[in-house]
Amino acid sequence: MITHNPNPIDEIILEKLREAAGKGPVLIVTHHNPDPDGLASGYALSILLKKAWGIQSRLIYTGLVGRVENRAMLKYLTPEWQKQKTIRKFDPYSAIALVDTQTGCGNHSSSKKFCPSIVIDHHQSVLTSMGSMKYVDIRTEMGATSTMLFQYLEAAGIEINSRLATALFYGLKTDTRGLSRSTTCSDEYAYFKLLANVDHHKLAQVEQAQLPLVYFRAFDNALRSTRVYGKAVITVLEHMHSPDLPAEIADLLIRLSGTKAALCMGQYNDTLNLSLRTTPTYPYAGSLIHQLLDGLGMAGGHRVMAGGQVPLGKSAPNTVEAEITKRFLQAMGERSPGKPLLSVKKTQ
Ligand SMILES: [Mn+2]
Repeated sequence: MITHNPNPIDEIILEKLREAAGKGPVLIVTHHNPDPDGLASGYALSILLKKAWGIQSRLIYTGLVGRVENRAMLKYLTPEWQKQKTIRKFDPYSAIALVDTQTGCGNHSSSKKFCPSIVIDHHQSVLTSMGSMKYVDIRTEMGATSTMLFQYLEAAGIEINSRLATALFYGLKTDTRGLSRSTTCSDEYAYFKLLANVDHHKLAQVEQAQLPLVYFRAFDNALRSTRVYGKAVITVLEHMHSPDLPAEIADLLIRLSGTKAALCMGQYNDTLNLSLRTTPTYPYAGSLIHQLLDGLGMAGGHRVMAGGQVPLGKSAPNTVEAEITKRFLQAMGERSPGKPLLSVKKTQ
């Protein structure tokens, strides 16, 4: 059991957050196509606001929760999140809070009226102006935003019930791959504290959620679309059934023996979604993804995992994909023509 808990949140910091939140209600938003860490930390922030200061909030996400485990999480652990196609009305809120994302990442609402005053995140900072920000807590060393929210709840003396503990635990577990990547002792402390209160039946409903047939077909197609260039592996998909697919594929392919970086990209609506996974020693995924998408789209990430989105608009997907592939192979120093991961090409 980890006993060392360097929690930097104190009464002064909590007071600053309360002031930034105002009278309420607070609009809480996470990234487009939210993941477990975003869903859990947003829900935890709403509990903090309500229980510490009686401030109401609304949790709204845009995009799609595609991964079945994440859909199960929404259903069983964080049903407070409401889906909206776009967020248009901002007037009713005393503040907008972003969790697990920042303005400028391009992966949430882009309306001009969208002026967040609170940001709690662990991704590399992309903030160019802190102008309208009343409260910013960005700590890139943290394994998950869920850990940061755990610290707020702990500092405010708020009891974490079983459902909230399960949500935060799952957010922390998925973002750190069970404490195996980008982890601090704060993440370890939160992990074990939360584990003691996890509802294992609910957690199993999420982690072992049933997968539709389309998932297996998409996986089959993805493996057949994968090429191996020495230590670099790349998968280029056409239209995908879910925007989360590249993350799942890249998670698997980085485990291919000898691989240092796995990049997967695919089209969802008018966007090219990308996921990059690297080994802990080389290269740094967060920097590499910025290099790959420079001038093309928006990106964010950490040491071993990163993601990005390119709006396709008028540009032909093939051209964009070819450019990103070229940059990726250059960055990895791979000049070979590559070979298919699987020897047999799919025949329709
Ligand atoms: Mn996260």
